[in-house]
Amino acid sequence: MKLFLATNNKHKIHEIKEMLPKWEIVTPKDFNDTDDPEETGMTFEENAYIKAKYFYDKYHLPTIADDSGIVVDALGGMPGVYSARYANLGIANCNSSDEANRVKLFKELEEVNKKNNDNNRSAHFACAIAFIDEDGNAYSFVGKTFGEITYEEIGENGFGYDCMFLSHDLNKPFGIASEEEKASVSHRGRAIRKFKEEIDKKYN
Ligand code: ITT
Repeated sequence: MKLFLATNNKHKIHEIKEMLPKWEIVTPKDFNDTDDPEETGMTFEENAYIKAKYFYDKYHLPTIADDSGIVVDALGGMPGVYSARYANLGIANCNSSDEANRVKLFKELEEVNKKNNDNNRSAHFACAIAFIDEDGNAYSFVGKTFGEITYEEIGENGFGYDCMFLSHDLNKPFGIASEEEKASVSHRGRAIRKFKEEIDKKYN
C-alpha cells in the first residue's frame, strides 16, 4: 500500500519508515518536489493537516504529515509550533538550524529560571499526525512524551532537540538513546502507533 509522507525532514522520514515497514512510503523528494506549504496554524494538528492536504490535493495519494515540536513549561509552551524556526522568529520566515534553535532554548530557559529563581525545566515533545485517505477523509493522531531540558547537550543520536531532552520514560536523554528506545516512547512513536491501530485494519 502506497503512502505519501508529506515532509522534507529526512530524520522524520527515517523514523516513520522504520515505524511503518509494511507501507510503501514516498515523499516529495521522490517527485522532485521541493514545495513547502506555509505552516499558518496555531496548533500541531492544524499544521499537520495543512501539510497533508496540500500534498493530497496535488497527488491524490493516501497522505500523512507530521507536525511536531518541543513545548517548554517555563517558557509558556514555547517553542511549540515554532520549534523548527525558533532561532529565526521575528527575523525571517524560514526554518533555523537545529543547533541555533538549541542555543536559543538553553539561553531563554536559563534567563527565565534565573528570573523566577527556580529550575523548572519540564518539557514535552508533541507530534500530530494528519492522515488523509484516498477518498479525502481526514484523521488526526497525537502523541506526547514528557521529560526535562538538560543543562548541556548530551549525546549525538537523533536530531533537533533530542540531545537536550531527558526522557522520563527512558530515564536518559534521547541523544544517547538507540533508535528503538526512542521510538518506543517518543511523541512520534505514540502518534504513529495510534495511526496504525486505527488505519491498518482499513487496508488489511
Ligand atoms: P516538515 O514541516 O517538512 O515536516 P520540519 O522540520 O519543518 O519538516 P516541523 O515544522 O514539524 O518539521 O518542525 C519540527 C521541529 O521540532 C524539528 O525541526 C525539530 O527541531 C523538532 N522536533 C520534532 N520532532 C523531534 C524529535 O523527535 N526529536 C528532536 N526534535 C524534534
